[in-house]
Formats: sequence, structure tokens, C-alpha cells
Amino acid sequence: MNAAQRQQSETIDGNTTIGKDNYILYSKEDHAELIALLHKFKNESEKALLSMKDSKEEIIKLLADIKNRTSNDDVMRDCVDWQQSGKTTNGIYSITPIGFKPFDVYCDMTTDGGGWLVFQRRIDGTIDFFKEWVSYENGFGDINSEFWLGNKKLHVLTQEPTELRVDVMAWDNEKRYAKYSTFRLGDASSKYTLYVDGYSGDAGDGLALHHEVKFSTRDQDNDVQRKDCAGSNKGAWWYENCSHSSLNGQYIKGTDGVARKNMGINWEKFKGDYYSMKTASMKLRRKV
Ligand SMILES: [Ca+2]
Repeated sequence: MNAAQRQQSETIDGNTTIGKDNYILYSKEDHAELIALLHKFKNESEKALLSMKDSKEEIIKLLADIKNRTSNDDVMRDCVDWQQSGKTTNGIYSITPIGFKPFDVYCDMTTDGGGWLVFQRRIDGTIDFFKEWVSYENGFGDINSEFWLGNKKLHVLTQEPTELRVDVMAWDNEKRYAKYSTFRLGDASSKYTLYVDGYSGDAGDGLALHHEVKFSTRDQDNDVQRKDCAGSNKGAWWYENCSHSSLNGQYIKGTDGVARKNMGINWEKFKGDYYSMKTASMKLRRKV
């Protein structure tokens, strides 16, 4: 209160004599508390403003990411995106499905219309496929030769309508294929359950038995059989009781491709369950 206000207050107040001590509205302790409260308020406001600034930066980053993903200019989700961008040669391409950092995949741009993302390949037995759950979950091998892309990625890549193609070749170089118009893998909590439907091709439907079946590995027996199919057949597959196909089995290089029952790279409808293929590959393609 300045002198003029004080004067006015005295005038209004009329009879009351107001000494200068009356202007101390708070005790010393109250005053200290008030100052402390003001400081606290100031600090809290600053903190709130700062966190809003962080959120704002976060939101700007997210918006930029969304813009990137929807513009389709430089973020490729899969081999179909690369094909649509004009690529026509087979080889390694970097893709960025939602939730992943960019990683390399092999795109088959020539087989059956192209745009296929190869997620499994067997060609010479250089890579050991008798591996444990975590290896199949995260993927292993060499993308230029033999490999399994990984169940985590397969789950994400098959959340939009997707088709599957299986190619096998016998030791006399005879090739057959099986194609499915529906292909999806459940998430980790479903044990990467396989969903397949809509068979066509000339290799025979080797996956019908494995529809709605969980994945099993040597250290995770999720099959319906009392014994451990993955362990006894030395593979990793959507084993039921146990299998009509198994492309992650042992690479058995018999002179005529004869393997122990269900131990090799099998596709029973083509060559029976004692025969291990010379080559095999599995590919997926988002439907457009
Ligand atoms: Ca079992």
C-alpha cells in the first residue's frame, strides 16, 4: 500500500486511527511461510512448464514419425513396399515394420509375381537348425544362405492379411510348391500359434494338420503328443502329433535323400516322411 492508498484507507475508515504497525498483515513466521509457498509455486510451475516442453518435443517427434510412415517415401514396411517402389531384383532390402528398428530381409522379386519376403531357407546344411526357443523367437543364421527370420518378426509381419508360399526341391531337382491365401502367426503368449488356410499348389497341403497349432522347440514342448516331437525329430515346428511337414529338421544328405522318419526336411505329401529335401524356403507376402 502506498502513501496515497494509505491516505484513502484512513479517510474511508473514518474514526479508526491506523498506525503504521497495522500494515503488517502477517507475522514474521507467516511471512516466511508465504515466501516459501511462493517459491514452491514458482518451482512447481517451472517444472510443469519444462515437462510440457518435453511432451511437446515428444509429440513433434511422434508426428514426424507418423508422417514418415504414412508418406511411404523412405520407410518400407516389407518387400511389397519395395516392389511397389519399383524394385525388381532379388536381394537384401532394409525394412521397418511398426515397432522395429530397420532390419535386413531377403526379397524374392521374381517368383510368382514377386514381393515375397523370404523368412526361412535351407540350401546346404551349413547352419544348425536344431536350436532353442529364444533362437527361433529372435531369428538366426545368414540371410545370404540359411536362416530363420524369427517368430517375433513373423508375428508382426503377418498382422495384416498375408499369404504364404513354401518351395521345396528334391534331390533330383524336382521342384514343388504349396501356397496359402491365409498365413498368420500369433504372439509370444500364444506360443506363436500358426494359422493357415486356402491351400493351392502341387506339393500337397502339408500344413493343414498344423493349423492352429503352437510352435515347439527342443526346450519347449507345446505339442499335443505325450512325447516331445521337437526333441525326438530334432527340429522346431508347429508340431501337433507330430507332423505332416517339418522344414526346420536335420539337413540329411543321403545319396537318394532318404532320412530317418520325420527327422529331415520333410514334406510328406510330396516325398513321404522318410525323405529329406535338398532345398526348402518359406516366404510371406502382404496382400494388396
Ligand atoms: Ca509333447
